[in-house]
Amino acid sequence: MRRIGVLGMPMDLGAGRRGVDMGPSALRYARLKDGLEALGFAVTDLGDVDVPVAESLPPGGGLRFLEPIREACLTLKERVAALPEDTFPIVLGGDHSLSMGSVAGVAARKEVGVIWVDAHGDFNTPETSPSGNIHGMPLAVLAGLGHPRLVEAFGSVDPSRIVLIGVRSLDPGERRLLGEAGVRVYTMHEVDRLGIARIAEEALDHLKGLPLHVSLDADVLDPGLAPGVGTPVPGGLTYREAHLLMEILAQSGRVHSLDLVEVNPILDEKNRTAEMMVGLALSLLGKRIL
Ligand code: Z70
Ligand code: MN
Ligand code: MN
Ligand code: MN
Repeated sequence: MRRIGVLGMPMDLGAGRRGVDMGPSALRYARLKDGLEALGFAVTDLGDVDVPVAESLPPGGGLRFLEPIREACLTLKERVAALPEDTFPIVLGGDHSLSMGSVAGVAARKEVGVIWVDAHGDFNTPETSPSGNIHGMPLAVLAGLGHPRLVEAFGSVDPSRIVLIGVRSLDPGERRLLGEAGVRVYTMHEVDRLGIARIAEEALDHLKGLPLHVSLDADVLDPGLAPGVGTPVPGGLTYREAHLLMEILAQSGRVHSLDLVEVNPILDEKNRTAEMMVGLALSLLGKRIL
């Protein structure tokens, strides 16, 4: 697979803090396309999916921005599902609720395993969410749990085919749901105990035989490396752990799609967080030292 299609999703409707809608620009500014071309890929930037700005929307009752998020994610799902089989989609976010669309889009093409790399579980439902922010819910929706309007549109992955890596902040309800659903979770405790290389190998083995989607939330990184995120949580992945994880996944040859999400340029320092994320994308797509 030597073709890549880049799609921007400038959405912050699912997040509690504003600014991740500028993430796609920041990632492009960090020269994602040039880096991928230097690896030998034919890269097509397909532009941005239309997402309404928060100020243009009525406040509305119920779950915050449920319908506009659903609508934008349905568009993303269709655009991803329509890509040719030989094209590797990279979706630029945007808050993590967009992954409902990207994962459902790739899952419509073929059955996939999902590696969700995040400080958070993103496994809340409207009942368990302390914030009401939909970016805390997308992984649960993909696994079939949550608001029916979202689950019927995006539920697409058996929870046994999901691996979470880098977790260090879970709400009580989502913690219970993750256990009940049978999602494989590697918290930072396991990262420290086992090492990221062993975790990467176990994840590949757990998802044996499946093409893989990687959903990379910038907040999995230590905030010292990646200050441009809405919810920094101390004790994240180091530069070396994050790159090694990407390199081992790359060597498997099984990764077929990627999300780069939750980059908040307003909170960032000189675009460092976007630059980190682009570097990780290049490692995931096969960039090597030697
Ligand atoms: C919390 C919630 C969250 C970021 C996901 C946090 C969710 N668990 N924050 N990604 N950046 O509100 O559900
Ligand atoms: Mn997330
Ligand atoms: Mn998030
Ligand atoms: Mn997160």
